[in-house]
Amino acid sequence: PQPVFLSDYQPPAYRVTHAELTFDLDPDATRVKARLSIERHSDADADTPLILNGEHLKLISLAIDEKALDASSYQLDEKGLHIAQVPERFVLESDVEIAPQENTALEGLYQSNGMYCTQCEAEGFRRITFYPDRPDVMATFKVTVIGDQQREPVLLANGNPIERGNLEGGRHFATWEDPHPKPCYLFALVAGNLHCVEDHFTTMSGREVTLQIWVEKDNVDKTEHAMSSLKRAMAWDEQAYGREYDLDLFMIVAVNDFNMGAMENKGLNIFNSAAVLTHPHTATDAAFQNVEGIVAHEYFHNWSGNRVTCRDWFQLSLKEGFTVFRDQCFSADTNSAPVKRIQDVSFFRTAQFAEDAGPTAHPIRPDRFIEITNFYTLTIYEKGAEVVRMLRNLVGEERFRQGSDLYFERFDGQAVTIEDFVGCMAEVSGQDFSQFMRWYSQAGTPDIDAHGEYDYVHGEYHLTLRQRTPATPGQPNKLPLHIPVRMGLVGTKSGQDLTLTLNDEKLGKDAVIHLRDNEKTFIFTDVAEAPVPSLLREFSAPVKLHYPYSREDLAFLLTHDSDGFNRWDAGQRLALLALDDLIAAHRNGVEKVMDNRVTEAFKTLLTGSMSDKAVLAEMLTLPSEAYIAEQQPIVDVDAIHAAREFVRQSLAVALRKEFIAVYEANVTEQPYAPTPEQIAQRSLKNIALAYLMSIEDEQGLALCEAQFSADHNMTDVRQALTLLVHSDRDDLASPALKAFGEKWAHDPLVMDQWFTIQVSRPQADVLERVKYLMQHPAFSLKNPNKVRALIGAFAQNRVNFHRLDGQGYQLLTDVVIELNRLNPEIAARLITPLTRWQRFDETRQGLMRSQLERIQKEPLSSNVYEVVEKALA
Ligand code: HT7
Ligand code: ZN
Repeated sequence: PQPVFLSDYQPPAYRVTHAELTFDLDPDATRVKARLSIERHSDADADTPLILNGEHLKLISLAIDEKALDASSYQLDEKGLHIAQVPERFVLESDVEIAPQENTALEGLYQSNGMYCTQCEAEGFRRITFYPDRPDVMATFKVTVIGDQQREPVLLANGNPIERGNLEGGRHFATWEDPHPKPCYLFALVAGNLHCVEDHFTTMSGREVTLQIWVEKDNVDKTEHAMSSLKRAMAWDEQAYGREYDLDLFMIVAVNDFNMGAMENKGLNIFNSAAVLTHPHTATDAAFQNVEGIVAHEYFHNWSGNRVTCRDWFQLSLKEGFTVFRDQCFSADTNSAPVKRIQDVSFFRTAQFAEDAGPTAHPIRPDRFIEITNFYTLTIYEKGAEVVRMLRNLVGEERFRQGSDLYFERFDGQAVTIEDFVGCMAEVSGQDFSQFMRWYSQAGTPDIDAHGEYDYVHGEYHLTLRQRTPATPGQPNKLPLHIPVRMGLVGTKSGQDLTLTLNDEKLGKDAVIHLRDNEKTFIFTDVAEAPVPSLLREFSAPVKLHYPYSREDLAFLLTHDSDGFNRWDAGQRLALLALDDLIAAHRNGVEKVMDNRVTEAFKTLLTGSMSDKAVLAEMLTLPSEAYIAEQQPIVDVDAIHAAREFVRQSLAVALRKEFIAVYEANVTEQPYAPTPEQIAQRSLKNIALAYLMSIEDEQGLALCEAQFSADHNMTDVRQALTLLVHSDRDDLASPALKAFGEKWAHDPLVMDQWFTIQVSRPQADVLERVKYLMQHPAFSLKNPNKVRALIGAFAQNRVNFHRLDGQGYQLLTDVVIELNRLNPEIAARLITPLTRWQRFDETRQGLMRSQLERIQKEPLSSNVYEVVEKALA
């Protein structure tokens, strides 16, 4: 397969102004008739051929302006159609046949539980009909869906319903019209036996919008949270961005088989059922919050993505980075802002940093790709959001709103570029973002080495910052980036933020300094006492900050930093230093000794007066094994696991009384609600329980069993079950697992949790369990949620996946090879852990590489080919 290059972009020679589609549904032979009104661009020559994408389509007939084309007037291959001569303006009619039932890739039109649905982003529309499948071709659509009255009583498409009626042979039809021109990647169709939950929203201009969530009958009671999230999101977008919804109807449909979380099709969002269905008995707090975030994200796309879309797929972060930023702000406003930031950064630093340091590293705006679905990544989404956040912080909230207003107004109905977005921010703020644009083109995470010195004699503090971005594939040399560093100086005597004076200018107690060069020393004057610097507050830039903090400095910041994020980060850094020692001790076979400072810090947290329970829960959470691994030059999975377990158990032994007190103080009999207060209480209680269960003493076990049996809500039940299954008490775990599995056998989303809990336990029998569970009737390789819940979760189980006999790698590879045939997109994503082979010892490197080579020998989809080729380059 050949890459596509950003530098080769050409505007389309032909545009489609209007598309009329008729679908006559059938599992094996759906007929799709298209009538496309097409115009040649005024810049294009009269002899420019018309090129239409089309894959897996059986062409029945083709006509231009009602004249049938014979096979000599076009060329057809497996990529599409090439018509050498067409008029300046014409109507192209095509009739094709497709087989939704055989579509296991879940791109284009496919079936899920017998229901028809579509996924067209990024390039799925070409599996539906012949079309210029590119985002800069925008058309209005009129769509007629014909289905069986019994099997498909509900027939949905984008926009507004305009007509419906019965046909012969028990068939019926519905016609939908979408007045907003859109790229074909936003096309959607759904047909099946679905039930609807309806509500309404009155927009800021007083228009009433009907809101519908369509689900299978058994799931009608699981839609309330998604619906209330949708209404909150609609109100938030009006208030925060002045964006109003623009159709009379907004629909969400839940489907069981879906490659990602959800899809923002105009007026007809299609969701993975995991991203929409919640019930206190089936979904955890985390799932409730995830649903709220995804519902909001898809809704926000109506403006950032649909009304203003991407010129080409290289600009993907234009809509995704911006929309993630928008959903992050929404969730922060709706829940606990500090916790949202801590959780987002924690995930980002673990997963995106790893991506940026691996063989698939790419810029936020890549300059080439073989398969665009491989680029729906943490870099495009999350790093893209961090860059938008930096922009917001650079121009300030007010200007940012002016900039986004300008962007939406100026480019409404257009397909644009990242320059257009940043250009609006430059225009309203008068700032020059030419250096800043490097964030979009340069891959890799910058390392910032910081060094500070206090000059007692002159009352000055000298802070030197040095930046260096490591080489990434295809980018050996990096230029300096514009890095905004938000900071404070915390006086060691007063424990207060000191006023920052730089170049005679008083900046206040919390300020942003700008690193634009490779190295710069900032001299702060009038510094009356020796400070500890608090750097990169709120994670003001997506960089790795290295400062030689002593453990005393960190313990000081943990209690005195005025920035909540950095207080949490100081705790993480302190724990990491202690973990470093323990990892070394484990490797050297010497006795492990717990760092008292960590125990003391935890004791202060547990017994102190911190009122924000949600933040407290985060502060009591140790860095994950994956994040600890990120800090190590060569990852030693066993030493990391042993060291972290040692810290958990030492804390549990030393602070048992305190953990029990915290547990008991946070038990509540209140009916479940996903409110920030209740979620915080449950997090705190369940963290305390996890520490207590790490030593498996009688009281911990009793609390855990009681919590499981109380069956109050899924958050508590899942935590209790996980702790039992991850303990060595199989005598208690087995009956609980069995009871849970039997009780929820009918609910696929709960069974996903049942799979994940079992395959993430640290005990050595997991590999056999994965193999056994793959034969379970509830498991299917064709369902992406099941693959993620069982195989994906196993690959995150660090000690077991990285077994020294290589069997973990082999199992993953077997699955990848099979999925490469069934669902290339999911197969390519599943390979990720193997692509990180350079991070491990030589033995594991060899084992991982040999599995990648085994994949490479197969006849590969372009998705898997691209990932494996990069991994082995
Ligand atoms: N914009 C949506 C992307 C998406 C997708 C991409 C490739 C293959 C399948 C997909 N399903 C959804 C999701 C979003 O970011 O909102
Ligand atoms: Zn998105």
